[in-house]
This record gives sequence, structure tokens and C-alpha cells, in this order.
Amino acid sequence: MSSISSASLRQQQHPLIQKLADAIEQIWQDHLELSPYFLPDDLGYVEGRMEGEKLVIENKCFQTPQFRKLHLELAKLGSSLDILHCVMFPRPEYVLPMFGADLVGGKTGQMSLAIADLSALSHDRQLPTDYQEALSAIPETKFVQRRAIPEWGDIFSDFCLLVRPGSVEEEDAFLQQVQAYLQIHCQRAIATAPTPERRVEILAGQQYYCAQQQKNDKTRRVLEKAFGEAWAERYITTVLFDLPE
Ligand code: 18B
Repeated sequence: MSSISSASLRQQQHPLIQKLADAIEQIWQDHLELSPYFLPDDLGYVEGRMEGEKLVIENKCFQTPQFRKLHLELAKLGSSLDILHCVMFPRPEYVLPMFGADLVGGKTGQMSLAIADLSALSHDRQLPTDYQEALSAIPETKFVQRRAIPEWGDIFSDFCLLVRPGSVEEEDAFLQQVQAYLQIHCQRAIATAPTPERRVEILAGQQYYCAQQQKNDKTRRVLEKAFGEAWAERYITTVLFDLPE
């Protein structure tokens, strides 16, 4: 076992990933009442091999009164791939959107994909009016390369940022926007009253969100190549996109 600590894995990653990971943790700490969330013992820190390179995955999880699971994951495949993955799963008593982000950087030092969204769980995918108003007020950046939403991406909202940042300026603009999304989300979340009577409907929405995310073959392929099919399936359904018991 190598002894890469959380801090040092982060320091080896693309600067945008480091900055967003730091920002996510800071915003969570500033706004939410964090307590630990325990992953299955063998899934917190994982190492595998893929095409001669080492895949290292490191997870950080918390829970809060409003969120069943806050998940921040950093992964590094040798010198080929740097990944940040983050999902905030609301407790099923709260009508809140799902915050999700995925950043993927390649060998060239360029980020090939940066996505962040607040995804509404209702059938019409419309965020509550207060979210729409707050999100619309964020200064917009014109990104040179927007990327196409994949077929399974009907879960994403009109506010979804899905880009290939082409410069440090665009990376910064992406970071600023995601920080604003997170701040708005945390502020609304703590002001939201629980509606346990809507639990079934909320769970169905989360179930659909997870089912669609599980169709992302690009994530599955990396995990299968390093750890095998069965492990990848378990990881995707218990760590990345799980549902409450
Ligand atoms: N994802 N991503 O999290 N994914 O997890 N991801 C890729 O340039 C991993 C999420 C999303 O165009 C790519 O094409 C691995 C969340 C979308 O077909 C790779 C892990 C969201 C795409 C990985 C991980 C999300 C995408 C290809 C576990 C959104 C584009 C990179 C650590 C909220 C899909 C590229 C497409 C792509 C890999 C979205 C390699 C291994 C939460 C939309």
C-alpha cells in the first residue's frame, strides 16, 4: 500500500480540481452542520491498476440534517486522468435539487470535461422559483467550447454547465460559477422545511437520477478496466449513486 494522504493526492492534481475540492469543503463547512458518514470499510481509499498505470481513488463523505450524504471523490490514474466527482444527496424528506459535479483532466494538462448542475427531481426538471431567480443573477460566462449533453443527461437542468475549459480564465470562470451554485444551494437547503409526506415522490426522483447517472459508460469503463466488472458495479451502485436503505 502506498501512503498517499488526502492532501498529497490533491496536490498532484490539476489546479482546477485542487481549487474546486478546497472550495467545496470550505462552503460545506461554512454553511452546513457536518457529521461523519461512513462508507463500507474497503471503499474509502482504493487502489487498482489499469493499462500499467495506478488508479487511486479517495473519498470524503459527510452527512448533515438536510443531506443524507455529501460525497467528494478525487481519483488519479497515473499521469493520464485526474478526476473530481461530487454529489450532494438530500435526505428524502427534503424537496431539494441534487448538486452534482464531475471534472476530468487528461494527459495534456487540459481539462477535457467540467460539468456542474443543480438537477431538479420533479418530472418537469424545473427548479423552484427561488433557485431560478438566484441562479439567473449569477454573471454568465461565454465558454468557447460547450459540450453536448449525453443521451442519459435528461436529468440536468437549464442551468447545467457542461464545458471544456480552454484557458485559465475559463477555468476560473467555471470555478466561480460552481462556487455560486454551491452557496445558493447550501443557503436554500438550510432554509427548507422537511416535507415527510412527499418522501415517496422524492425517493422516486432520486432513484431516476441515479439510474440515469449509472448509464454513463465513460465512468464505468475506467472502473471496470482497473477493478473488474463486478467491483465496478458495486462501486457505482453503493458509493457513486446509491439510494437510502
Ligand atoms: N466521466 N467520472 O466521477 N459524472 O459522476 N461525466 C466522464 O472528456 C469518471 C458524475 C459526466 O459525453 C469521462 O469525455 C470516473 C457526475 C458527463 O458521454 C470520464 C469517476 C456528473 C460526462 C469520466 C467519475 C457526471 C462525464 C469522459 C469516478 C454530473 C460526459 C471525459 C471517480 C453531475 C459523458 C471526456 C459523455 C464524463 C470518469 C457527468 C473518463 C472514473 C456527478 C455528462
